[in-house]
Amino acid sequence: MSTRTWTSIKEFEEIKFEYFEGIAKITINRPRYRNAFTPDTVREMIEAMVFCRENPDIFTVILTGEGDKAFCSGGDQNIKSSGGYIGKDGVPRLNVLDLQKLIRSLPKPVVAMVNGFAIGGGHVLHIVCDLSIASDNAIFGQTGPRVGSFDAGFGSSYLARIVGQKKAREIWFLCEQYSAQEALDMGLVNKVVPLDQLEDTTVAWCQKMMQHSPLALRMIKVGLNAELDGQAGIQELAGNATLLYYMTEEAQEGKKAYLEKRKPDFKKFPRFP
Ligand code: S0N
Repeated sequence: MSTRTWTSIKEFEEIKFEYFEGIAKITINRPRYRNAFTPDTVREMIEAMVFCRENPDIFTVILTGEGDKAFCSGGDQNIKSSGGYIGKDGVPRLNVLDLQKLIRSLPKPVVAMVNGFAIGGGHVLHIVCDLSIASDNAIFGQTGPRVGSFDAGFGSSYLARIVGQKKAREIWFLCEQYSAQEALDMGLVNKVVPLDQLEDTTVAWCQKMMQHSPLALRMIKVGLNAELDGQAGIQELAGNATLLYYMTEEAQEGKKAYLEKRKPDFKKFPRFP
């Protein structure tokens, strides 16, 4: 049973955003609708994720849903229109795709703490997280072809990388629901624990990762992404390589020489085999 006290980072309307010892927790807070998201929920999650990326005191991020019934049941069907999901500004949009990209490119581990139904777009949210830890009452599945939608992006291609092509097609074509144990058996989640141990286990995994080199974790994440993400993945990998290069004396020499109006002396730097 969880005993820690989370501190609110910022008050939002549709999510909770909290902090505990290097870990940020983003909780979709619409239990009345099984934590279905609106464009405003997603906008708030994007703001929280950007904060996590920028803040040096946050090392890992947990994404979860409020209560003990649902992680997230996908897009709120009450506000779905022909142009997307309509939020408070009256504009239809599908901004959850921006959130998916942000989770994948966040240079820190993001762990889905799946505490119940992970369905539709909610299922895709756990898919794009780096790790998924599920409670034994968790249920997984896609509903798109049954309710008039589909996610042919990460929700299909990355799912197929995780569970294989046949299983991904089964999940999407049949729209069945899968138990936590079935999800574990197909490699869709990393671990299944009793609901009352879910947060303790998730926090313990975060604490374990926080003992390790943040740059090493970051490079592993970006490398695993790059293998799948084509030019966008290479861009992300290259950006991280540039960050590492900036940290070298060799790169510093280039900048110093420019500022000192002299020729750079790169001869002194080693050429590793
Ligand atoms: C989650 C389910 C299985 C839970 O069943 P359970 O426990 O029996 O509860 P219910 O009685 O069904 O639900 C309790 C109350 O919550 C409401 N509710 C649940 N889910 C939603 C939802 N998604 N939207 C709005 N309301 C929801 C119920 O209506 C109920 O309310 P009351 O008490 O008033 O009756 C079960 O609830 C379920 O199957 N839910 C629907 C799951 C679903 O089909 N989700 C949508 C799937 N599609 C997406 O998520 C699209 C994702 C997306 O954004 C996208 C992304 C990429 C590309 C395209 C798209 C796209 O939109 O097309």
